[in-house]
Amino acid sequence: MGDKGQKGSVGRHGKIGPIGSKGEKGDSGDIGPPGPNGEPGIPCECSQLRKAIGEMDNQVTQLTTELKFIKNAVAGVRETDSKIYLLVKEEKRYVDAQLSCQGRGGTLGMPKDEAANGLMAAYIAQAGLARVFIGINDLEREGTFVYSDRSPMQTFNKWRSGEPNNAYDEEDCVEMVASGGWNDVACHVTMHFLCEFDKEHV
Ligand SMILES: [Ca+2]
Ligand SMILES: [Ca+2]
Repeated sequence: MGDKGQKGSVGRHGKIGPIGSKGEKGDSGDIGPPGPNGEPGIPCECSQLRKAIGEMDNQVTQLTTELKFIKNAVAGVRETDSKIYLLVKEEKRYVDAQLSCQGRGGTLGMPKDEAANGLMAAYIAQAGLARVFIGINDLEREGTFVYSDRSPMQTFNKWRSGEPNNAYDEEDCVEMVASGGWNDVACHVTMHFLCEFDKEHV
């Protein structure tokens, strides 16, 4: 019997075995730390609040009305939704009267409809005045009357009968008498006057 032969070389790796079975589920983690506190809420007694606000609204409305009344009584003005009228008891010529109104931020009163004319007339009558300058003239072209804002005369007018008559060829300015009628008069005479202001610009 001959000698034992040499050891053979290492064989090839075997095949990878099958995947093992799934492990068991782990334990739940610890509870996290508490979050920060929220902002405090607004306590709401809503129906009571609404009632209180409603009452305040009423009070504000009432005070506004009273304030307007007092303001008007003190200033002696008349007001509509869009205009404020102020009777100025200083005797001035037409041009100076217009300048005085402009200096206050307005113009001479321009009655452009029945309502405005009526309000102005009542104001003049209540003040016990007979006549005041209003913002109408035919200074630029004889017989063509315009308002002091240069807007042309529309169909509305309150000329007294026989007016405008341009008496003595010198009547280019206009007065309103207490009954609300208009008359052209000389611009150089002096009388009280009525200013008008747009509420938007006051
Ligand atoms: Ca005239
Ligand atoms: Ca006249």
